[in-house]
This record gives sequence, structure tokens and C-alpha cells, in this order.
Amino acid sequence: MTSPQLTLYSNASPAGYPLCHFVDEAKTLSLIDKEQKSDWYLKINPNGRLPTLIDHSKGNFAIWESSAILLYIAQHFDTEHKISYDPVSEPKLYSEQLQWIFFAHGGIAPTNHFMRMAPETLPYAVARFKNELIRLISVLEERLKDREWLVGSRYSLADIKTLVRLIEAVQLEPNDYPNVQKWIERIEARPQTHKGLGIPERLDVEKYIKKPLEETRAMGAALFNFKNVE
Ligand SMILES: N[C@@H](CCC(=O)N[C@@H](CS)C(=O)NCC(=O)O)C(=O)O
Repeated sequence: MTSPQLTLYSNASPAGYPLCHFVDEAKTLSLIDKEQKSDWYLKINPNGRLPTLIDHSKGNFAIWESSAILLYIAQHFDTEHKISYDPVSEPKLYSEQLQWIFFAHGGIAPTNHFMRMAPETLPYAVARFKNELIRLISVLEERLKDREWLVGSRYSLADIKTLVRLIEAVQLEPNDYPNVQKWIERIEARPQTHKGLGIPERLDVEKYIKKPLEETRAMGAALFNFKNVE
């Protein structure tokens, strides 16, 4: 599935990790140096964020938005559908796969900011997103009660996308969610996934989840300049 045709501009982030095991060349950009806002990068990604994929085999075609990249890689490089579902021969499973990818991208991903990165604790915002995250994880717990993978009977893009967005699920005790916990272990045990979670640096899911607030807050300030408006 890997191909020298692809270059991924990424970093150690939940948007980037699901993509890393599919590409031969992963280039890390420095957020501290604001490389994602440089002129050359904005030409390939007008949104000025990581990740971006370049497909050299198609005239250096650029794809941005992590879930769009994931689907692009599957469409062109997972033609045997080892880790994705086929829209033509498996339309219902393909649709379910999309549903869970959107659930993770639009639902889980935005819950992180006020709980972990904001420079001050805003009680309403923290409660709102923490409750929402707990609700979303409960949806996963229920979904996984009698199945190994989120969609169908095999590991797919839906699993990796959702797992990596979950790393932001701070302060949640894994024991409260045994089905989710076992599913995380199943995903991490897959050699390809394990490899991908090591690029550009090893993602330790458990450790990331338990990162103290001071650390994630400092990260938000350093990388994204999150601060109060004066
Ligand atoms: N919806 C986008 C979000 C991408 C995103 O937020 N990327 C972060 C990665 S840490 C980033 O580039 N942040 C830098 C910035 O905000 O300038 C996606 O999924 O690709």
C-alpha cells in the first residue's frame, strides 16, 4: 500500500497520525516556526494547517483536510480494500465508514480546546465539551459492545481516525470504558498501525491521554499562541 508517489507534510498531531503509515515520505513542519503559514505552504493548503498530502503521480496534486486525505489514500492506494470499504460493492459499509469518520472529525476533534489548551479554565466551556466528549465516548462504548471494529468485520479507516482523535480524551478513566479500551489495544497491536503511530514520533496513547493540564496548556501557548484577548 505504501507508495513513493506520496509526500505528507505533517506533525505529531491527531490530524496527522492516521495518515502516517500510508506514506513513504513524511515531512514534519515546525509549528513553532509557523512553517504552516509560509507562502509556499499556503499555496498547497490555503487553510494553513497540517497535514497536507502531495500526490506526485498526479502532477503534484495537493490534498488537505486530514479526513479527505485519508479517503484519497484509500481510493487510490487501497484498491484491494484491506483497510477501507468499497463504495460500489459495499455501499452500506462504505457509508457507515464515512459516518464514523465524520463522527470523529466533527464530533470528537473540537472537544479538546477548552479542556486542555485554553489559557484559563472557563467553567461553562469545559463542562460543555467534557460532557460532550463523555457522551461521544459512551456512543463508542455501546457500539463496540459486541463487535471488534467500528464498521463491518474488519479494521478500517473509521477505527484509526476515531482512535487518534480520542487521544485528546483527557481525564477519562479507561476502566470506565472497557469496550473502548479493548478496541484501542486491538488497534495498537496491528503492526502497520503501530508503525504509523511511531511517525514522526511515538504516540503513547495512554500517556497522551493523561498529560497534565499545565503541559497541554503550555503546548497550546507555544505552538498555537493561544492566549486571552486583551
Ligand atoms: N480540520 C483540519 C485540522 C487541522 C489542524 O488543526 N492541524 C493542526 C495540527 S496540530 C495545525 O496545523 N495547527 C496549526 C495552526 O493552527 O496554525 C484537519 O483535520 O486537517
